[in-house]
Amino acid sequence: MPVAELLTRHPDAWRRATRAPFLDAVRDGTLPAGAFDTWLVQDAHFVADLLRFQARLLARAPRPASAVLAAGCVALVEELAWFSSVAAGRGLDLAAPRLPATVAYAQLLDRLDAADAGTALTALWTIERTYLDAWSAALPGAPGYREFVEHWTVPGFAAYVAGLAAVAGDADDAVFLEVTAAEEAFWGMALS
Ligand code: MP5
Repeated sequence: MPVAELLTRHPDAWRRATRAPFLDAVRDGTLPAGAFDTWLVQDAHFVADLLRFQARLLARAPRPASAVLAAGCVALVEELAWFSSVAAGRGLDLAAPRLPATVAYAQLLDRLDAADAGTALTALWTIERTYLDAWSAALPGAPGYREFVEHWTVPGFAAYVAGLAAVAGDADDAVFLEVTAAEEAFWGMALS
């Protein structure tokens, strides 16, 4: 079964992962800049953790998945450089400690090293598809956040997510629910 069917099989988990109050506040401009900055620093940590996970997955994934995983690793390296320039512009300390939701998500990524490559690919597709749909729902974004919403909804990102769907393993319910729960907690982190 194609992984996209997981979205309709688990509508509540999907809605909670992609329709967070944080995103509503980015769209209507009510999100305090401090909360956004807190979230940005944590997302930079997450992207660094994701790069390590994805590099390990690239090393063991079947050959048809190599190109999309390698391109994704390069994109993550570029994303980290982008985070550095954003942090410099906003005066953020990217070395601030990880918050509990970030630590828990990193632990999930580490556990996925023990899963077969197909399941880990399904998890990676879920991570990216959640992010794409969540930010797409925040379009166009309030003026202060528009550049960020646009950054995370570029057409190339949707193409990447489609590429991951093409190489993902089975539509694994358990890993889908674990990832969507981690995403939900991550959105909630900066508002709690
Ligand atoms: C992504 C992210 C997508 N940056 N943060 C969270 C919490 N989930 C998913 O990562 P990217 O940068 O699109 O690979």
